Amino acid sequence: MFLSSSLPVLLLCMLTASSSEIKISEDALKTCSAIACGIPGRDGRDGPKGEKGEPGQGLRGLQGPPGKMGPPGNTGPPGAPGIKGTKGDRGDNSVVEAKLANLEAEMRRLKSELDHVEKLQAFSLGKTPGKKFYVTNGERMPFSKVKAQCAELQGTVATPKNAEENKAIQDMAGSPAFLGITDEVTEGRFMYVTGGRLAYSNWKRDEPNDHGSGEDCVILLQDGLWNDISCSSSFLAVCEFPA
Ligand SMILES: [Ca+2]
Ligand SMILES: [Ca+2]
Repeated sequence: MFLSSSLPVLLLCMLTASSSEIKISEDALKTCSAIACGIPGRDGRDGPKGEKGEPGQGLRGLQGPPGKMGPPGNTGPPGAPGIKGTKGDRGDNSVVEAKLANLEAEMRRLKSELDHVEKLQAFSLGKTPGKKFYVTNGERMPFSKVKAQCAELQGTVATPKNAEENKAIQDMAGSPAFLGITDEVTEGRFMYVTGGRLAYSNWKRDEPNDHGSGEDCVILLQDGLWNDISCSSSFLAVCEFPA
């Protein structure tokens, strides 16, 4: 507004200056008022401070960056169990089958070896097929220990049930050996330790006599006759095995 209204005056001042720069500028200063020539006056004094205005209603600022992550919350209760999955594919059995085949082959080999060992043992013991056989470790021990040793070998204490078996034990033992017969349950009534009353006996004359503090066990003497004797005495251990 100020610029547009004073423009003609400014142009007049500039045209007038074309004759002589110094003279014109002096004339111009005389002919033109200070306001018309656009020369600014001195700044006025600051006015009194105005009253505080009402809060503005400017635009809302941009959203700031997200804050720092807070501490983790407490563990929640366990969720409900999921649904049962579908049945998986059948696994590869080839490894298991190969191991099984190896085991079967090994079992056949061991069985064959065992048969061979049994034949050798039977031969060395003079075992007759279909007949019981007797084995001794050559040691003397109390009757209770003989029973335990034979049981450990899954056998029983040698027990002749006829003259033939009595002879077989006699020949094999070669010295007095315990028999699997006692009268520990009822004095004077000798029974097999495996159960049952005697079906055969071969007592020496005047035996059994339950001599001294008591004789409840039986030994087979070298002549094949029997004598009742103390179970705590030590005699040869002979075990019996089925046919
Ligand atoms: Ca007795
Ligand atoms: Ca006796």
